[in-house]
Amino acid sequence: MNENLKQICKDIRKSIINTIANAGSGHTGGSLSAVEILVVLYFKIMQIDPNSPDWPERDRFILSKGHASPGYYCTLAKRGYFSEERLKEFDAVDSILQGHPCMLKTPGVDMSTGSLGQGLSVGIGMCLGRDKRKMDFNVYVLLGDGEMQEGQNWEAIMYAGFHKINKLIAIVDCNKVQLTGNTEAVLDLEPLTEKFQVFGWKALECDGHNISEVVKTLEGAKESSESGPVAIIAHTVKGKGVSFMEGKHQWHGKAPNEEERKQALAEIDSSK
Ligand SMILES: Cc1ncc(C[n+]2csc(CCOP(=O)(O)OP(=O)(O)O)c2C)c(N)n1
Repeated sequence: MNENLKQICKDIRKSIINTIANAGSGHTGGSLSAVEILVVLYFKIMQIDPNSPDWPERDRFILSKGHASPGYYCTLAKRGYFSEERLKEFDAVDSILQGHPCMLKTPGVDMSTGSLGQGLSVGIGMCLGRDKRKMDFNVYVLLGDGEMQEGQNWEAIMYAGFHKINKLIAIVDCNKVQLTGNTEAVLDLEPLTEKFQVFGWKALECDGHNISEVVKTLEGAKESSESGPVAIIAHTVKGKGVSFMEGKHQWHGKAPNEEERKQALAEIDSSK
């Protein structure tokens, strides 16, 4: 099973490179860092039905770091929400695949995002609405570590911890690099795990590129979230899989040219 997920991750990384290169725009670094998290959620953990994207009982997912839409769209396409051919429309005027996720246009997108800092609050709202309706699904929110500097997150973390919002799982794609540089230099977040804990959350850490660790941590989080909110700090590498992009803030929102595209695809292909 994990070998299969590994191959899916490789395919999605190549798809991200091609999608962004084709459009000439898109957020490369933060899409590549989130691949294993997205794949484990969509291919293993979440209760979903790509043939019925609006199924009321489905688990919900919010890409709070909405700029990583190429990673999200390539995962949704691979999972069967729409054809992979449509990835060629990424970021085009009136396309179903806008630069930032739009719930009104894209099958499988549960919440429109892009303005950082808002996804966790929306996730809490989904949980409150779910409980009022006596429904029973999980809500997953994927955030960036740079995004954790947004104040609204901390209101949401305080609220969810105090009110013991259950079946809410926040995953921080902790790639340590944001738009203009290293997160620790721009505005340090550490100790992030302990911060979640003192706000009343259970907080776990994992290697966000090790598929079996991501699976195990998400399964554990799902169980623990029956009694309150859970955060996962997933340690990742921005630009993961492409040597000249890894750890470089310059690749936060840059599209590869033809030569860079070819080199990136070759590296991903030959990776173990
Ligand atoms: C409210 C808001 N301010 C600024 C931006 C512009 N912006 C887009 S991505 C980004 C950096 C985010 O860093 P991080 O969360 O670490 O993203 P990742 O490294 O995972 O791509 C910024 C400042 C935005 N989208 N929303």
